[in-house]
Amino acid sequence: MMYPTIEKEDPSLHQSMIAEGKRQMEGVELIPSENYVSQAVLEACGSILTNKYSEGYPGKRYYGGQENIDVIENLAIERAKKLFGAEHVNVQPYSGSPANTAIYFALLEFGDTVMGLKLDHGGHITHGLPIGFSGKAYNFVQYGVNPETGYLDMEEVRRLAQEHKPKMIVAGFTAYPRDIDWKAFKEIADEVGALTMADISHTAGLIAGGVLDSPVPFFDVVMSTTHKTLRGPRGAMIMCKTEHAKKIDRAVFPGLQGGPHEHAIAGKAVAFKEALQPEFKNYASQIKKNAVHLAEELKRRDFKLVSDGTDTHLILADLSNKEVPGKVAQNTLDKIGITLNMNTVPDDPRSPFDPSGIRLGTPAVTTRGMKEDQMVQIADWMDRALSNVDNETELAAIKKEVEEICLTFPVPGIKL
Ligand code: DSN
Repeated sequence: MMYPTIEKEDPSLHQSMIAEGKRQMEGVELIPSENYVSQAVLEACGSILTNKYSEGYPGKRYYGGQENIDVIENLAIERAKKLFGAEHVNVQPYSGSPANTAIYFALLEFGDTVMGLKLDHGGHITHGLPIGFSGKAYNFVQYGVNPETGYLDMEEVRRLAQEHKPKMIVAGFTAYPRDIDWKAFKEIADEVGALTMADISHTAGLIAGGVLDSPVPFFDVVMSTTHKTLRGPRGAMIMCKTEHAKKIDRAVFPGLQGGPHEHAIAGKAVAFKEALQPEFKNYASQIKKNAVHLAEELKRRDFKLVSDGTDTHLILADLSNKEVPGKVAQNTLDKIGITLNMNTVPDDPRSPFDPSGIRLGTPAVTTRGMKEDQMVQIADWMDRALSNVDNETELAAIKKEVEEICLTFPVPGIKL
């Protein structure tokens, strides 16, 4: 049994932890921002490193006893630099939202004009959502995708940039299935003298694995969370050109954060080492192959996909033609053990609490070793379930099939 000490000391917590392990084992995880970390990452995150305070940076801390922590944080930094070819890396951000906030705090003044993608077109809440911190503290001008094609409209980006002369342009998204033309963003930014900021949280693993192009060589600053396709612990990092390094480091600490979470930083070091291995390239490439195959299989079953497919790990489906709203789809698929999330589609007429679409992706299933054949099976289960949303008998029968197949694909770190 897992976690024997928790079982003894805190049985009610233990019960829920084991139930969650069982859910993760028996179901198909399609949330595109989730993944299963390795046993080694789990060990680092659950280690005694959680005991230590280490405000500051390696070689310049405000507490004693840093001789081991400095080595660990430097390992994470050096491995991240090697993985992405970055000039400077800060591995302390607690997660993506604080990391993006630190970047704005470092390089902008409150009220400055910034450009980011609209939330319902695939942007993130920290890319200028009017009710969020970024939208309130800065003057965000929001660009969109072409409603006909679902692809980014780079001519609109250029037109808005020339009209509003932003100090920074943010690219990199949370619900955009297509490859991003980083060079086109850089060209537009140069035309108007803007800084370039990329949020590669979703695609960092695909970039590290050589499947997608990287913005790191020519963008001013690049942020990534570490727990999505990169398959590390929950957390984030900021990569930047040397000229911005001091400002970025000061904005993270002491500007925004206190003591870094060194157990998470150790987990990041382990994950970066794993991503530097040749096998990681195969993993990244299989994530994309699986997503492309799943997209094709869904289309064969009359699912309408935003942009008609994917170049990445992520698929966005508009279910309007199936007359099953996103929330009903999410809840129905939960019943058969397939987890994904309801999502707005570009210019969605419905509310974000009950949107038209669903968002799904292949990083987690690929970690379990699933390949193209299983993508056919998943598309079939989804189609059957969404054609039988009120048929509890059929849903229970599908759930049984899902469980049987899932149990033949191990999840790292889970032994029940
Ligand atoms: N919550 C993340 C996602 O699911 O994409 C973004 O922060």
